[in-house]
Amino acid sequence: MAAEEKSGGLWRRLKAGLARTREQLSTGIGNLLLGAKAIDAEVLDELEMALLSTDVGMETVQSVMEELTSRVKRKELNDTIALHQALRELLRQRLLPFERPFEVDRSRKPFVVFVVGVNGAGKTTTIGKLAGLLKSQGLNVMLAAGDTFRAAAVEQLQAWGTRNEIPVIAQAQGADSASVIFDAVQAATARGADVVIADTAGRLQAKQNLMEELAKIRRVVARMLPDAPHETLLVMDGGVGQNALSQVREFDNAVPLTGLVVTKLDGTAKAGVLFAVTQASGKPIYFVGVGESVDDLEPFTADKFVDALLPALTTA
Ligand SMILES: Nc1nc2c(ncn2[C@@H]2O[C@H](COP(=O)(O)OP(=O)(O)O)[C@@H](O)[C@H]2O)c(=O)[nH]1
Ligand SMILES: [Mg+2]
Repeated sequence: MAAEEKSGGLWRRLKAGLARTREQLSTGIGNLLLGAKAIDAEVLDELEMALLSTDVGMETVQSVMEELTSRVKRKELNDTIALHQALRELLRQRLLPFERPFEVDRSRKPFVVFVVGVNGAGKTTTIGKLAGLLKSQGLNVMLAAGDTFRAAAVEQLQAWGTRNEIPVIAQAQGADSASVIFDAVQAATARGADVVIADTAGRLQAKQNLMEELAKIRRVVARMLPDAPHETLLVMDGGVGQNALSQVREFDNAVPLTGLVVTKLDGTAKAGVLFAVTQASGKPIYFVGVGESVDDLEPFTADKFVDALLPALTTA
């Protein structure tokens, strides 16, 4: 019952969060939503433009449009209601391979999660939310303040630690990030904690330094726990457009990424970027962020995402 209420609440948050993208789409595909009408070239053009305007990306849009057009030619789709339904299903299929639940392997103790991404992407906030979620599942969580580049970053993580009532391992600003995270893993081992989530810096003097630092953190932690990190999450701002593609590529080169978290979907009309980024990287999406509070982290599922983006038409 409580779990059901919780998931109902999450669904409402996702739906509200995706409002801007949904509006953007429905403005572009007005003809699809008006009811059963014949499908003509104009309808198909409008649809293509609407998808592109939400950053779905050329590759996905082309393959979806080709499929729809050939079904229209074969008379399998006869009106805009059927077209709408087919579009929903095609979009769902495109995302389905990239949904994967985030699961902590309790036999790996501590289970180590690295969180990486550019400055401002939402790393620290996502860590706060994720820590709250894992704690609610009965896990013993510790945080590592690995973004030692700015004092404010350490304080921000500590605030999340206080809010969630979980320990944060930190050193002074300017400390070596790898040593902070190493300390945290050691402390977690000593205390028998289940999970360590490590924050990292998003900006150093040069991109090269950042990537080298991440690789170093990985090496240092692996000295103690050879199979760590067990997950490396790239947090990215859903509003950055096609820039997201180069972010995945660069971070994946530095520390092989195991999954993505796309944040700030509540603030953008371009949540279609999830299609582009999964298509280009092959990485699963564990969560989407739809706000700044602890409950605004939604496990990603293709079904719910497409439902929120392009709700089924109700036959009234
Ligand atoms: N609206 C919204 N804001 C977010 C979300 N995630 C993070 N933020 C905000 O984005 C800003 C940067 O987040 P932060 O976690 O500090 O990014 P970091 O530099 O990657 O650690 C903060 O003001 C957060 O409150 C989200 O899902 N939705
Ligand atoms: Mg931060």
